Amino acid sequence: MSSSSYRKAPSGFTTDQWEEFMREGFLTIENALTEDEIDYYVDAIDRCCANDSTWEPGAFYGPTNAVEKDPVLAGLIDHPRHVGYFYDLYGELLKLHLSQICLRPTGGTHSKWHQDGPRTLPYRVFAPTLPMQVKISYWLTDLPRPKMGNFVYMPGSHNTDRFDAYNTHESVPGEKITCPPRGTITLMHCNLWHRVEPNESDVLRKNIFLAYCPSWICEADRHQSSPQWLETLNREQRIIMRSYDYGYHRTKPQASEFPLFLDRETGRQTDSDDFPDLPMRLRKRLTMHEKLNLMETA
Ligand SMILES: O=C(O)CCC(=O)C(=O)O
Ligand SMILES: [Fe+2]
Repeated sequence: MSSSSYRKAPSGFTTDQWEEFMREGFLTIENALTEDEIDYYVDAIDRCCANDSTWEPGAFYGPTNAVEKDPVLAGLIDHPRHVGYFYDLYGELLKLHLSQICLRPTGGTHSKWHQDGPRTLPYRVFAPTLPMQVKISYWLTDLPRPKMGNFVYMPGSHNTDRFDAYNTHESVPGEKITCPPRGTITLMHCNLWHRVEPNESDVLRKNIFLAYCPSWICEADRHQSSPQWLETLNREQRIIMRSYDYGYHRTKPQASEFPLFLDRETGRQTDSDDFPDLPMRLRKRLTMHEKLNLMETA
């Protein structure tokens, strides 16, 4: 494949967004979707419900590996609206950790305080600052007040593994009950402590979650994808699904999967001229946060 057919990485975090995300463990981007785009995703959810014999109107509905269920959802795997944030974090080894449709009806179940990721041996033991997975949510329903099945988090709590209200529904001083208007996008650091409000309204909360991680963290909602479905995807989407038949390919993907994207500034496939004779799969690439650290220490 000639380098002109590779895509440049779409834009990702601004410096302010990165600073806010790492301080709060959370980032909110309002008006990320137009009304037409909101309808487009709600229609995709409605199609998935109509095609699924297990869907029950009025019950919680949260099917995972949602990207396989509808081409509009597959389009989210590498959507330029958000994939750049995750490329900034996980660079050339970006993977889709999970995708999920989430419908929270009146009186449905709601989650207790938790962090995403392993509890017995938390990611923080090895990665005390950077997130080993990040979840994006597309909010497709207006949630103007609490008790609408809102997402709740404790700002800054991604920096601790101890949280006294763990596994309870308790309201905690300092918590933030999010009230996003439809069309909002949020990003959550996996170590952030969060819970979900009960839904005592007559509104069905609709949203889509996608989480991303490095390819060497195990995928959460599949091991392999359907080969027929993979053929319907573009190159970058296929790579980001990381559907491997050999486990170690997660750690050392094959040559054909490089570059995932070209550097967004330089348009190059490599960051440096070190080891020019080695194939790209054997050469280190820098993530955005590594580049920022290098700039700070220079
Ligand atoms: O439904 C929500 O708002 C959050 C659910 C949750 O805990 C998660 O997606 O990690
Ligand atoms: Fe969670």
